Amino acid sequence: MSSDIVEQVLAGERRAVARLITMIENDGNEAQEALAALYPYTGQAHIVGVTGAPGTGKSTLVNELAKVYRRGGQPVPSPRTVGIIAVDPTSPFSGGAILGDRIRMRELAGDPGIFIRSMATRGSLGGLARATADAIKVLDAAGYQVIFVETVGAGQAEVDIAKTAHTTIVVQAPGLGDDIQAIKAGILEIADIFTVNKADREGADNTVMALQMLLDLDHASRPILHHGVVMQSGQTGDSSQEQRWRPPILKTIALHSQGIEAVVEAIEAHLIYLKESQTLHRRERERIESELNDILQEELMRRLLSRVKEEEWDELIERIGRREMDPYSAARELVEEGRCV
Ligand SMILES: Nc1nc2c(ncn2[C@@H]2O[C@H](COP(=O)(O)OP(=O)(O)OP(=O)(O)O)[C@@H](O)[C@H]2O)c(=O)[nH]1
Ligand SMILES: [Mg+2]
Repeated sequence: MSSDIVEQVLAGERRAVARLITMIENDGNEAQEALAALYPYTGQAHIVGVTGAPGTGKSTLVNELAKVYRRGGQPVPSPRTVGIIAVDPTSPFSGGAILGDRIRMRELAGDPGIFIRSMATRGSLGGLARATADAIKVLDAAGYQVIFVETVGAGQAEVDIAKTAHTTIVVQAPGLGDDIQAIKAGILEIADIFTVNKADREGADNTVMALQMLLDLDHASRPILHHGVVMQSGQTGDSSQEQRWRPPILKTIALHSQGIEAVVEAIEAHLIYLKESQTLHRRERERIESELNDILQEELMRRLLSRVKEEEWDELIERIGRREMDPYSAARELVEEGRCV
């Protein structure tokens, strides 16, 4: 059964892709065998994260970007296949946003070169990030060339998902964050491209200026990329040899398909930068390391807990509560009894 689904996914059969993603959502273990078999075929797609506050126009933008990739012609010479995963860490499965996305995305759905899927929290946020990473692998192995992952900006989940993406677009809209203080901390770490969407609304230029200032502050002492030419990193004593990419700030009106090609150009330029600066290799390493870490932590915990009786666990918690034992000693005792291997 598992080998069937693997072959079908590799052949790009949509129903198999959908079925495997459902298996991933329901229970990671069921899909593990298939994921292992698919793994050698992954690593081909360009994964583009799209994040931002609720309602900034992420879904509308992703639809427009997908159309440009499907159409081919400038700035993407030949059409590419597109996978879209919309992740909503804030709502359960029946979430309204997802329903809305289904309707919005219907216009793309007739195209066999596009696969659209929504995912929502069914357990922990960590579980969702993992499930999303696995769903991306399925689309990657199925041959989708560009994979967009839309997440509502909601703290850790968005950061986790940004780690999975090669290129992350942060979508802002006028009026939401027009001064530096209002722009969420941490956004600079994840943004490779900023779009100020809803540029038809008042205040778009203020938002652009605020972002510009934020980037100026961040880049003041660091080498930057000028007109596509990578500047040498010398002055900073930065031994990593990694040249910096300055995120472009692009105005869009996704609702009217305006400014979309410039975003596609930036996505493509960023991929070239990632490859030429060796950043792709480094990010990939970091991603693999963090994924392996997470899996190990979960697996070791699972093994340990499967060997500790519930009463025993409760008793331990009680003893720590009564201050008869401290949590470090308790953890050491559990581990040193060799129960987690
Ligand atoms: N005026 C204007 N409205 C837009 C633009 N882009 C999107 N919208 C509208 O903004 C609303 C939200 O758009 P979505 O694409 O659903 O935004 P989102 O960020 O995906 O929303 P969530 O997934 O719910 O966080 C919709 O009513 C869109 O039609 C734009 O460029 N200008
Ligand atoms: Mg959306």
